[in-house]
Amino acid sequence: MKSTNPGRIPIVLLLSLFSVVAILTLACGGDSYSSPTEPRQAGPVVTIGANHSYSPDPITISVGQSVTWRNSGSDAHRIIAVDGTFDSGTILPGYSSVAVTASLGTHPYTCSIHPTATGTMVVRN
Ligand SMILES: [Cu+2]
Repeated sequence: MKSTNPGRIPIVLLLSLFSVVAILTLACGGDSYSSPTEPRQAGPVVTIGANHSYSPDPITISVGQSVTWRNSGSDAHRIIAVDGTFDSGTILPGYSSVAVTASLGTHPYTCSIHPTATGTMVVRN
């Protein structure tokens, strides 16, 4: 019995690897289904300062790039495009959130919590 057990281990490993590959394939398939702009590329980081300013501003990205909003202040923020093309969700102090839009053009944005804090995102090809 002891001599047959070592022979079974590689089969189990192969099955495990197959499962991992299958899961990754399904995950990648789901990701490409969610957006026609895949692969998504990590784009620039915009820091939201304590005075509710954005740095840098304006920001220019390419289609398919994401923007990471980093909250370095002490208030929560939620970055929303005026035209509704992106929404960061609530970003608590010390946290970051990624927003993505595939919509070309100039998108003024604001903070839904601090509406006077406005900025501009430009998306180009
Ligand atoms: Cu805010």
